[in-house]
Amino acid sequence: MTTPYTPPAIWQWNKENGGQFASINRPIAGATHDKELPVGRHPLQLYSLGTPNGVKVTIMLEELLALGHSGAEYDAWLIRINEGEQFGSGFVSVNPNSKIPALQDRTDPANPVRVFESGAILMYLAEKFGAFLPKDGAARAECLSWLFWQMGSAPFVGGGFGHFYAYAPVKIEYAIHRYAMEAKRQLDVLNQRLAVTEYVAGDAYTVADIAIWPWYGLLVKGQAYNAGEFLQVHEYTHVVRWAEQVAKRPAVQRGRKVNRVQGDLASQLRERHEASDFDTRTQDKIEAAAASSSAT
Ligand SMILES: N[C@@H](CCC(=O)N[C@@H](CS)C(=O)NCC(=O)O)C(=O)O
Repeated sequence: MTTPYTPPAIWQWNKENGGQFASINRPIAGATHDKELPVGRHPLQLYSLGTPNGVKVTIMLEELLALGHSGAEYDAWLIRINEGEQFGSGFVSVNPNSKIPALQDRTDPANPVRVFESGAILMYLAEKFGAFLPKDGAARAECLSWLFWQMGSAPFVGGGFGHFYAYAPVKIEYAIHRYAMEAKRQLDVLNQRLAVTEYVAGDAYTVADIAIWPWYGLLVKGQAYNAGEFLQVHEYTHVVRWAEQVAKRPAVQRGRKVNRVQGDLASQLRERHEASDFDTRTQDKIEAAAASSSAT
């Protein structure tokens, strides 16, 4: 247990909370500065970052393109949340909640459609293109149930377990126990499901897999919070099987690279405007080109 804290009668915003997110945590909504968002040439404009919530959308868009939906071509712009770019006026007008991902559909430029919340974006795109979401009946209900399960559950993994295990400036036994228990329970929910179905919503790969994989697929492969051993993730064998299967999809491999700002430079396509950017604009190539032009 940590030093006991007695909350005052009224909470005050009078000091930073500490930890790596201290500078972006604030108790008020709205823009902190004026900044218009850039707009590229495709109807779909994505403002995002390669976090699990951001990657859901880039995987979906790459999957739609792989299916032949050329209308899913998109510009992906980088929003650096650690630098407060989610609080710029342009971003706030697309997402009043100041969180990535945010999408603008400018198919009709006079009446752009804004969509925020990754689950809503997946549903919007699935309905727009008629893909990765069963059309009706029990199959649609099952798929949406798992999609919304992800939206409700992942904050316990990210904001709960991940935050207190990996990011909080103090290790609080109570908080780590509470959220480790919940993260493991959720992994067991998925494990029991994937013991009897190939994909999360049934026989077909859907938006449920696209939403769930960036969180639980990476967790079970030990790629989140360095917590593989702590949570004994190898025990969730059906989740591991599914995670590996989904990871092999070329669209998943491409989607993971978009708006990514960490890891191997060849895995970072910080902005994506064309399909060919995967071959020519990854960060290793951009930096090599810059180095060779400054040497000449
Ligand atoms: N429920 C939202 C969560 C989005 C979210 O938490 N985004 C994080 C990055 S993964 C963010 O933008 N954080 C910035 C901040 O909290 O200021 C969704 O799924 O779209």
